[in-house]
Amino acid sequence: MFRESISGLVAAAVALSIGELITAASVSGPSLIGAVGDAFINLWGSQLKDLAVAVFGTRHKLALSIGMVTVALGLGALLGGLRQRYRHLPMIGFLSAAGLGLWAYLSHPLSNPGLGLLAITVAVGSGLIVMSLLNGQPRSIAVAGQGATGQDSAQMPGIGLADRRKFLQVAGGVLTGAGAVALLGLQVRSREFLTEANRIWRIPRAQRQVIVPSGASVAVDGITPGITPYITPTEDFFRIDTALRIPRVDADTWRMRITGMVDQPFEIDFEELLSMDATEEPITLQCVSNEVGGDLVGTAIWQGVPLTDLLERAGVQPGATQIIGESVDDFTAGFPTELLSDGRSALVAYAMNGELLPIQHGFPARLVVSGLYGYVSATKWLREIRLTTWEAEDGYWMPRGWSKEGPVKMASRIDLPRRSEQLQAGTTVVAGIALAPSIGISAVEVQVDDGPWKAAHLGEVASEQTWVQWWWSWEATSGDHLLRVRAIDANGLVQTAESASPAPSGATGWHQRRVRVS
Ligand SMILES: Nc1nc2c(c(=O)[nH]1)N[C@H]1C(S)=C(S)[C@@H](COP(=O)(O)O)O[C@H]1N2
Ligand SMILES: [Mo]
Repeated sequence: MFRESISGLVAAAVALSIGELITAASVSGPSLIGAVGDAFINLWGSQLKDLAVAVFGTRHKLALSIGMVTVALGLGALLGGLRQRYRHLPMIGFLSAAGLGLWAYLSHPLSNPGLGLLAITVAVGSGLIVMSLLNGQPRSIAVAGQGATGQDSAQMPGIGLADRRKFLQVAGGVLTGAGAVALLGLQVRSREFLTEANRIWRIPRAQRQVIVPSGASVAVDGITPGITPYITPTEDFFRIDTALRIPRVDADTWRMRITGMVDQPFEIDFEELLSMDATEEPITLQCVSNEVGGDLVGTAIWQGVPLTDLLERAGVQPGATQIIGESVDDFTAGFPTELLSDGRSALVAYAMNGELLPIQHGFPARLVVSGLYGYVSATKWLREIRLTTWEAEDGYWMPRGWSKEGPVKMASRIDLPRRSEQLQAGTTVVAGIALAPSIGISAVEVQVDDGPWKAAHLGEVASEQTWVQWWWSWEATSGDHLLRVRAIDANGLVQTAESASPAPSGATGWHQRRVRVS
């Protein structure tokens, strides 16, 4: 029983690692485990309590991958362990897993069917052979199709692993080999293809360039108090999407279509997109799943082609009330067409902070629309822009319980003092960010305990489409205190105190921080 369980586990490890290695041959395609994970996310992701937000952050993905591998290995052990009682169970189990893997792989929008079939066949075949060899029954596979007649084979010596120690050595060796193959697969998969793209494609000079005013990053008494920078460095920019593995799009063959309710549908490639008149816009992008005080928000200088330029060329028909962005991995996000006439920025962006988009942020092109949460607007790995009616189509997150419209709600956040920072009585800098994208912030106020609201200093902004930095100088007295912040937008509206969770349309409420001053 013990021996059979170990054999099952090792066999599952062999099958998984080989499947991962073979599928890694396709640069843009998913791995087998990745495809199963993506299928899982698309089917049930939104129903899991912990994931029931429009986020699949990096941590969730790691957890899901580890979970899937653990379950697969556990199932292998279980199937192996039951082998003596149900002779054909391991075979049936492995073939079912193969069926599931193949289905998930083939239903993935970026799959390479031939490669998937090959990977599954070799993976499951190797797994079954390994299990059979470890169990000392080289013939059990050969006769598996002929029913449970092979009672005698249970006594066969196989490859002579009768003694337990020898068995464990061999099983451990095979397991280590599988681990090495898995690592090799990861290595092959992570091969850099963007360096290539960066060498070939030059970012054109934008007609309009962003000037970040020197007063955008607040400095108190000559020291920048280490708070969130006004422009978020690209490597610190949050990443949220449903893709377990980042889609890798080949810019050489990439095409984007403008379709639906337009007079002249057309398609452009990357070269043509880069040749169009470009603009640069500083825009703060926020995820609807950002909690009050959360960090799923960032500001970048985006460069690309104004969406209106592309739409003008296509000729939008009068009845078209919704713009849907669709990605190469079938994600969709839609927003009202009329928003484009209120002066906000909406770009098909190909660069971020002066460099081509990193693959995790949507290479080669993505949408960025000021004032809208990412889940209704910011489609990465863009493949199609479709004009339709508001009623005709819902984006990816609507059937999963999120609201159809996603304007960003006014928000403010305390970054300083940091959580659980040791404070001394005396002058203390309280600082953070506030945003009301497309509208602008006119004031930020800070409250200590239940005292009066005090006006904070505001940094400058490069545009009303970004957050603003604020700071306030506090004469801290020793004891426990509660700091609160609230913002007021350019229309005089005060940020609501009413607390709401992110689902279904974004969190509200004042951010507060408890501090202890000694
Ligand atoms: N293709 C694709 N684009 C997507 C998503 C996605 O799941 N798939 N998620 C959206 C969401 S919910 C957000 S908040 C933003 C995040 O963009 P970022 O990862 O560049 O920060 O991307 C949007 N674009
Ligand atoms: Mo999001």
